[in-house]
Amino acid sequence: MSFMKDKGLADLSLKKEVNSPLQKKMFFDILRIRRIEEEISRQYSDQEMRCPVHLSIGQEAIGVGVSANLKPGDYVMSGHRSHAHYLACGGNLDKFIAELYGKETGCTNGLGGSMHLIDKSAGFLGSVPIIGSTISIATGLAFETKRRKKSNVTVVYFGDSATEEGVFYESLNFAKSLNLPILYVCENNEMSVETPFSKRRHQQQKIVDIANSFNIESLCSDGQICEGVYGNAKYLIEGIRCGEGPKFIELMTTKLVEHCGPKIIGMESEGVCDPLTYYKEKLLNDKIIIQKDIDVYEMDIQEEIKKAFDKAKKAKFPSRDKLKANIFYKGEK
Ligand SMILES: Cc1ncc(C[n+]2csc(CCOP(=O)(O)OP(=O)(O)O)c2C)c(N)n1
Repeated sequence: MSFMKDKGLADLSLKKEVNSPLQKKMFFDILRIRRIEEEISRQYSDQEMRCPVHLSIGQEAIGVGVSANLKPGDYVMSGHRSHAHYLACGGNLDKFIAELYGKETGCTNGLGGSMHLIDKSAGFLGSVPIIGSTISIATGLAFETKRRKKSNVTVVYFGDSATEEGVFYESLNFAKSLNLPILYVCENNEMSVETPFSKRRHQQQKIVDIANSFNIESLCSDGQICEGVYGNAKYLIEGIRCGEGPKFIELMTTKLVEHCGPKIIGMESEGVCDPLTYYKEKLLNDKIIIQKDIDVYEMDIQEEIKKAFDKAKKAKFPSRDKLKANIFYKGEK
């Protein structure tokens, strides 16, 4: 089931080419991210991962569909719920798991944990849990790429609550005024911790209309259907690459996990669309994949995940000197 029919959302995917190698890649990317996060969920209670985790389960189609449009040299930034974004844009699995374990081999050298992932080699310039903070940092990145006349596109992901921060409005204004090459991606799961969207905004207000009011081309679309996300993001990102300036997309989604922590809630209510189940059934029906492909891939992923966890557990914690290296306060003399 799709949000699209119910809410009249944009679907440009039908107008854009989606071929079977790309479909397979996107499906396997969603499956891989799901299995990685399920393993985090399983091992979390051992209390060796000491950072809070905000799992992306249920929202994976967004990072995967958007990332399928990115090129080397593009930049990605995110917030507290960033695992899927990091992995989808090519973040290194070993470094990611090691980061959750606080080890020096982690992508942020074990100093950041789940909510501070950085991997320059993947163009993932960072996640920060202060709501809305990376919207302005990513806007600054886009400003810098434009100033240096580079062709990179910057993508920044944030949740619906971030659109309630002043920095969101300032950033959109700045990006539009200077025609910056940035895609703002709002993952609207209609919750801010325990407060539903309906209690935070007037019923008539839509996030996509805020971006439209800055004269930024904006779409609202279903975030659970990967090909739809891909097609809509493709349309917007191509426009950005052609010099059309900032674009905005609001993706309606559902997280199938508690706000923070390892608990997977699953599809409790009727009508909830799991992007993994939906895509698997679609590709099996359309004969793009067969069950045997999935079984083989599942085995490969399990092996890859096991190796990453084993390596992370055996790795060293950062030394005391490294822990102190980047702090400004040096203590009383
Ligand atoms: C500036 C700021 N205010 C409050 C918080 C506490 N906080 C952490 S997550 C969160 C809600 C996040 O909701 P949303 O951005 O919609 O993302 P979701 O968790 O639903 O993916 C809040 C308010 C924070 N991290 N930063």
